[in-house]
Amino acid sequence: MEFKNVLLEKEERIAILTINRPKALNALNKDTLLEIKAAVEEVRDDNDIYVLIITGAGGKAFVAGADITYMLEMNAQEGREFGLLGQEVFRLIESIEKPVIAAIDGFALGGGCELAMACDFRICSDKSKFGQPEVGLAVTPGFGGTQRLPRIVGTGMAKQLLYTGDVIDADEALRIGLVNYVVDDLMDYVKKLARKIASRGQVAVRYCKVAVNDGMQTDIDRAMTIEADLFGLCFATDDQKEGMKAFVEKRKAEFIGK
Ligand code: DAK
Repeated sequence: MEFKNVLLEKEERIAILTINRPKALNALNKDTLLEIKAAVEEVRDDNDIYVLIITGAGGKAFVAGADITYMLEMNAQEGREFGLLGQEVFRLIESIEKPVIAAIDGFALGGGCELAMACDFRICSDKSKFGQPEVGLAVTPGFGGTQRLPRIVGTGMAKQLLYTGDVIDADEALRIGLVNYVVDDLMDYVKKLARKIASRGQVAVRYCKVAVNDGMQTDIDRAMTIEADLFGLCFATDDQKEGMKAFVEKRKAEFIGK
């Protein structure tokens, strides 16, 4: 697929997906969502890529939301289809068995905050702002915001943000656990982080994602079984043997990603 609204770059084991509609603060319309989907599928299927970073172009916004101009004339059926498409794309990001980091520099509002929350975790610059302002447009969040926000920050804080539509700054996002770190050199920091993750045993990294995601959806006993099964499966990999052998031989492990 030829991309018009996103950029997909690959640097060694890292892919960087940039939402690239800076004139509309990277707002998400149908075409942009379809391109994000195609790009994420490409990353999922590329065995040379270990980590995906998602960011926004222009230095002002990560993504300022679903495209309000695009949604203005929608009827109920079209609104439902648009919501389902966004949910499908964000669920794909959440469930691919590769780490996905949101690098946020500016506004992450509405669908933008929801996109960031579908990533495994969020790192932002100090000028970033977050919120689910949809009730101000008389709609609910439609791309998973009512579900992921309480899972990340707790129900009380999520409900306050959802009911008020308040926009919070980076320090407040850090305080409530919506972002992991607020940093100065955003892309430099996130790329270093991605390279560190890419240097680890990749099957183990992917199983960590599966264990957290699946385990958080079930009871603790079932979750422990999920962990035990994935832990056991690591022993079927070359990297487990190399990792433990390298430790015993007091040298750096050389992983091959399987
Ligand atoms: N959509 C379309 N265009 C947008 C946009 C958006 N979300 N946000 C900004 N833009 C455009 C502006 O219209 C402006 O375009 P021009 O006038 O230059 O053509 C350009 O980006 C620059 O924006 P501003 O001039 O407004 O820049 P400021 O610095 O003054 O303000 C701002 C920045 C981020 C505070 C402001 O642009 C703003 O408030 N934007 C809207 C933020 C927002 O409300 N986001 C949530 C969108 S609603 C559902 C499916 C999906 C959803 C809900 C339900 N179902 C199917 C159930 C999702 C909803 C949303 O995400």
